[in-house]
Amino acid sequence: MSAEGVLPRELEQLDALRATQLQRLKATIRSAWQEVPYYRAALDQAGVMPDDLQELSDLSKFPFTTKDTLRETYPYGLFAVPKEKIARIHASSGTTGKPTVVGYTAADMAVWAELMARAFRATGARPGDVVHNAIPYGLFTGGLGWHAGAERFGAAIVPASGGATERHVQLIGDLSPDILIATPSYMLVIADALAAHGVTPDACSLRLAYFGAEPCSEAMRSEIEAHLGVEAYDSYGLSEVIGPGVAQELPGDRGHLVIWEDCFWPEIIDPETGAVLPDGEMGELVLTTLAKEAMPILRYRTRDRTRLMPGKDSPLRRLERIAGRTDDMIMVRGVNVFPSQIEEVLAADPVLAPHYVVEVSRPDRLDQLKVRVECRAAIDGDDGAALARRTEVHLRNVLGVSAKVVIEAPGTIERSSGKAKRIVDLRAKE
Ligand code: DLL
Repeated sequence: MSAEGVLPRELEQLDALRATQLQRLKATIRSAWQEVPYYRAALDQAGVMPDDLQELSDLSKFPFTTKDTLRETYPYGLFAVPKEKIARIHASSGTTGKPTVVGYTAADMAVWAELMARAFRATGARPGDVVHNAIPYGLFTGGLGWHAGAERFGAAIVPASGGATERHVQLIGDLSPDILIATPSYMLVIADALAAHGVTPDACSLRLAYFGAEPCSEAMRSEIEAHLGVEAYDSYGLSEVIGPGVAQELPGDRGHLVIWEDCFWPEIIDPETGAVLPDGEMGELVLTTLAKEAMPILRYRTRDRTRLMPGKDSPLRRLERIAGRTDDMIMVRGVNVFPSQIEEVLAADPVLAPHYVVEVSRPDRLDQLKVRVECRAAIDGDDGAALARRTEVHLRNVLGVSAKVVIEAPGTIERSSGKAKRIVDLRAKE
């Protein structure tokens, strides 16, 4: 299956798609300018008016929106409709500073559900499938976003939410779901728990899985697929532009996610200069909503690193699997280190488990990188030391800086039922 047959017919041709995008982009900019004082001021300051957008490429003249913009306008400052038209409000957890708030009209919620339904349609889900949704519900957009999509698609949704792993094991055993939705790290936790209860991949009812909300390497996906006996697909999205439902990996095209371009206009920029980069180049993804009433967002800097690829079997361009976030980059003794590089090294060693934490500290004014990683089976002292040394050599070769490796016993690294916390930067506190 592909994106073909998933998109509204009139959008299956490139010309029609571009025409729709231009028309929607003009309407979005006009609405932002007319209804949102923040945007009116930002456009004024950048010296642009809505009419300055005549072509899609004219968007590069318009200012960016960032997470800070959402904080500065907290809570309702970016809403473009009166409060009576708001049907749903979500918020970030606000672990660092003020939370950020996003809103939806009833029409926005219908669009969102439809985008989520496309994920099911395009990946071989069948109406009547039982969907076990282990993405956290609540203020986070993940749980309810997938929930609405499954309903719209015509599946039977089990709103299990995150956490309480034993309950997932019981529900999966008793209700025989066909589909599992979770963050990739939590999928592995569920897989381990099922295995501990003697449920083999063959005996497990699951056929399909959707993961997202955090990066997932190919090695981690293979692990998910092997341990659960599923085909697992990557889904990308972020609350500021809608929630999950921005881009979806489809069968036969691993590592690439089709962007639902009729609703979002993607750009890739150089994160340092803000300049728009040509398709194919690695940079920061910037998204503009094309069909959002309550909270149109212009040129939102996602901080996610990826590249744009041409469409395959459809005019919709694709994102390469997210390579990490620009703000996840750790500067260690002047060298840029990305968590995805560390994960690659760890994943290449079959003795190591995909559970790890990277700690950065500065004990004697010198940055130190410590990687705590679990081994799959208990290991004795000498073997553990040899494994640590071997991993340190690999890391040094790939990263260009040395890192201390600590091999932990199976099950000792803290598990998360949502997004796993991989980086602990202790430097600010020292
Ligand atoms: O994580 C929405 C979501 C929920 C997507 C469930 C998919 C599944 P936020 O909490 O706003 O929204 O976090 C958005 O998470 O900018 C990325 O850094 C990261 N992210 C989301 N999906 C992926 C993915 C949800 N498939 C932020 N791969 C984004 C890598 C992802 N990173």
